[in-house]
Amino acid sequence: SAVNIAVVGATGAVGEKIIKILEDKDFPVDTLKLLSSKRSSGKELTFKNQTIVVEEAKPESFEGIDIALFSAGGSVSKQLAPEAVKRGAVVVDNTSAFRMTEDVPLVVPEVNKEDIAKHKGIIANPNCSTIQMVVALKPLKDKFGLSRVIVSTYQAVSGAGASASTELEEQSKQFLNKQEMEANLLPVKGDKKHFPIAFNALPQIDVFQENGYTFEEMKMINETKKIMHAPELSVAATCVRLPFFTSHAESVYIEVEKNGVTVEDLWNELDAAGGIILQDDPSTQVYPTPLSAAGKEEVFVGRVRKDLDNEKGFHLWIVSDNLLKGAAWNTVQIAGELIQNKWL
Ligand code: 11C
Repeated sequence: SAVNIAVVGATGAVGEKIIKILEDKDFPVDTLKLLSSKRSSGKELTFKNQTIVVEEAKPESFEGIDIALFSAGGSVSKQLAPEAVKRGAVVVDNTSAFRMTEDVPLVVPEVNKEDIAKHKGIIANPNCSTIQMVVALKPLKDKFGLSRVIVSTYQAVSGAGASASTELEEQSKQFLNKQEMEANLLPVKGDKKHFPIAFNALPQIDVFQENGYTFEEMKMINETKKIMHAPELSVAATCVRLPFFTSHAESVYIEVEKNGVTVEDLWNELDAAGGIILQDDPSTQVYPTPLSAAGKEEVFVGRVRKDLDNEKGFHLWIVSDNLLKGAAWNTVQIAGELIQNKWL
């Protein structure tokens, strides 16, 4: 039966994708409430040929709402998600606010959808770069065991918000016009220094932690262990921002536990798993790229190779649209599971 949905952060990059997916997938929506900050309220958006005026998100906004999809930044979630829960809504939160909170399930449906059933009002949607990696690792862990993961990422600017995409465009024009590039945002808006992203690579996504890793790297490490129920799994990450707009790509080294595993064995598991499209044929130059994955909801895997020295080591190339499977699509999938399994 149809439910009442609220989208918080409706005018943002992810919010807009969520609304489009709800429409495209013919999600069972009874009423749709679109919420935002005061600044963006009053804007008109369309859903199924209907004009909906965006309202300022307040605690009372959640009266009568069954599912609230939050994508307006961590501080908004911290403030308003508990208010939504208090009023009977189940929150699917796309920020890092509650991901590592013990009672909050952190869910990628292809990996741990059963965890949704344990929710106490809030379910967290993982970080984009984590989501696409665990989708690919799950079937391999199930079949061959997994002891170690070392990932290096190649991440799109849209992960840092729509304004980061604008900054890349502006800097590209400046560079090609032989002007000095103006950097005001990346790598991190609130940090002390800013560097050009156009024609560059920035080995900093989010702020540095005391251990020398960035917050994005620690998200990949901690979230992977939580989602996969594998506290003992060794995970290391290096996260890098590159000058393209959509999709994150990842070079991932894994060590399996079983002996005698072949590339063909990995292909078979990846090919059979839900949500994955295997694109791997060096003889015809078939492999996924950020551009080929953009706009698609699946996780694409290619370049599967056996390590030349470690008999249990393998290398993979994993690409997915960071705003779809990495954010909006995973959020809507969780909402769909809530309804289908009567976990509301
Ligand atoms: C990026 N992964 O590409 C980040 C964006 O924790 O949901 C997602 C931030 C988050 O910059």
